[in-house]
Amino acid sequence: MAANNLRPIREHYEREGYVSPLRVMSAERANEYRRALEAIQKTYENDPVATGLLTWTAGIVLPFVDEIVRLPSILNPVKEILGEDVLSMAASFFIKEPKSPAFVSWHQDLTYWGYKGVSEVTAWLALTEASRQNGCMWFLPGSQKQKLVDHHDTFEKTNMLSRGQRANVHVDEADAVAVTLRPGEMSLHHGHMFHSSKPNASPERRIGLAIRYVSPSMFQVSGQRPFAHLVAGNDRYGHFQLLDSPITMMADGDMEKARHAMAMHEETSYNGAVGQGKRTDWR
Ligand SMILES: O=C(O)CCC(=O)C(=O)O
Repeated sequence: MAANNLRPIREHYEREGYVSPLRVMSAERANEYRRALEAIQKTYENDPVATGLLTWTAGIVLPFVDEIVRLPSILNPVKEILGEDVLSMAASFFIKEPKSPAFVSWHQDLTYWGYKGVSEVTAWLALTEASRQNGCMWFLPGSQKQKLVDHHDTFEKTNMLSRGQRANVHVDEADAVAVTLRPGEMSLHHGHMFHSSKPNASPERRIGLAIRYVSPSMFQVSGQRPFAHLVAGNDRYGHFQLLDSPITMMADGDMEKARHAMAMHEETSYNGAVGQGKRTDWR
C-alpha cells in the first residue's frame, strides 16, 4: 500500500480511536497460520505452562508469529500511527473455544500496563472469522479521547483479562460498533479505546492474534525494561531489552525469556490488586 493511501487511516484512528477492517493477508494464509498454531497447541496440550507461554508470549517463542509481526501489510499502517521506529512488545493469542463463556469486559488497555506515554497501538489479526456470534470485539468510537479512567477488579472466572477489570463508566452498547473481521483482516485500536467482547455462542473457535506495538520512547514508570522486538527503524532510547527473532519453535532459551516476560508483566499488571486469583507460576 502506498503511503498516501494510508493518510485516511491515521485520520480515522485519531478521530475514532480505531481502524477496521484492514486486509493484511489472504484468508488462505490466515488459515495456514491457524494450522501452525493448532499443531503446536496439540504438541503441548498436556503442558499448561507451555500452553500459556505459547498463547501469551507467542512473539517470543513461535517463529511464525515473529514473521506475522514483521509483515509490511501490518507494519505500514502501524507506522502511519506510531512513526518509523516501532517495537513489538507482545503478541498474544486471544482464543475463544466453541460455545465458550469467555468474555472481555469494557476496559482500556493501558490501564495496568505501567507505561508512561500513549504511543501504543494494538493490531488484532483474525485467524478465523470474528463475528457477533463468536464474540468479536466491540469498540466505543471516540472513547480514547477520555484518556485513562479508573477501573475496578472483578477477577471473574470467565473474564479473559488478568484482573477481570472493568472501567468505571457506563457504556451504552447502542453507541458501540461490532468489529467483525474475516480471516486475514485486522483492526487497529488505541490504548485508551474502550473495548470489550462477548462469549462465543458458535460451534467454532474464534482466534485472534493481538500484537502490541509501541514507539521506543514509551517506558515503564517502575524502571523495569520489558522485552521487545525491534520491527521497524531504530531504538534510540534503550527502554526495552531487545530480543532476537525466535528461530525454532519453543526453543529453551526463548522459553526462558518468555517465562521472564510473563513474570515481569504480571508484576506490573497486578500492581495494587487485592485478589490475585489468576496469577500463575511460570517456572
Ligand atoms: O480478543 C478479544 O476478545 C479481546 C482482545 C482485547 O481486549 C485486546 O486485544 O486488547
